[in-house]
Amino acid sequence: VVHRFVAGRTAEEALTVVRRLTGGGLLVTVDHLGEDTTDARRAETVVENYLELLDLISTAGLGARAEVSVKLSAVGQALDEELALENARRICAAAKAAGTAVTLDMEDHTTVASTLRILRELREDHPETGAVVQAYLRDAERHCAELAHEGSRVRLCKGAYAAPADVAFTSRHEIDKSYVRCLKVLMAGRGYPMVATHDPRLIEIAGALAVFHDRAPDSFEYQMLYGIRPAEQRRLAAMGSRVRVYVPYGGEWYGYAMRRMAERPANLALILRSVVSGS
Ligand code: FMN
Repeated sequence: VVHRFVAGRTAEEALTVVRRLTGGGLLVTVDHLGEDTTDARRAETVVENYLELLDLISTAGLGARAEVSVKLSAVGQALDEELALENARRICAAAKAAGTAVTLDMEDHTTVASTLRILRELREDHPETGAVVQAYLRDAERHCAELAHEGSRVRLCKGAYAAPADVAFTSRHEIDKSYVRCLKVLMAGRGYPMVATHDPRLIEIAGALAVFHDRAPDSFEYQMLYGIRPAEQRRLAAMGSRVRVYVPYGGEWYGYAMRRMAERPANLALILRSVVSGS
């Protein structure tokens, strides 16, 4: 049942899912699961996994529909920021060669400043590199304003990591309000907003803001996680919106599964069952 949320262990298995989703009119961003590496060799293995994946995407001619999401913590950020930058650069170059791009996932709040520094460096050579803003951070609106420029791809999500009240909003209501303020900045701006949420009200508001700002359907996109609200993904795509599915794969699904469980008890039941049954 983990396979409801994770697209297999290998790049080949992930590609099968990518083909199915893109064949159905969806876009994808593929994430190799793994985080918090403090070991340069493990970081190297993660880079090699991405290069292999991008090679498959390129060979399949899917670069226009499949991008990749990268966690800097998995390519050495906690060990050495310079190493993480060099590793991310290699992935960005391979993505470009495959006709696609990278989005840098945003992780724990203590890594945000470092991730934004690395993003700036990467964008000098690869301006298509996507950023992520977590609406739960009190700085989120300011980050959106800084990132809402021409050519800038910005994913807006609520934020999935525990964070203290001095840096993050903690109530659901405050987070939702911040999300809407961020949406307004991004939709009014010149960049390319990527609206990552399953929340029906926020999806509705994003659509209304896009209309208000005269945005063409291809000037922003919705993003949802693989296996979560798949009917809604198809509904939005059928209405002419761009919809991208975040597709994780790989052996290290534990941290990812834990965050999904924290969000929705229904996911917890599913994942626990699969762990117990080993399926
Ligand atoms: N949370 C993060 O903290 N960092 C991310 O980079 C991140 N990327 C996401 C990408 C997609 C496509 C989606 C749908 C969610 C992402 N999340 C990320 C998780 C969200 O912050 C949030 O925990 C999750 O979407 C549940 O909230 P919802 O009610 O908005 O769907």
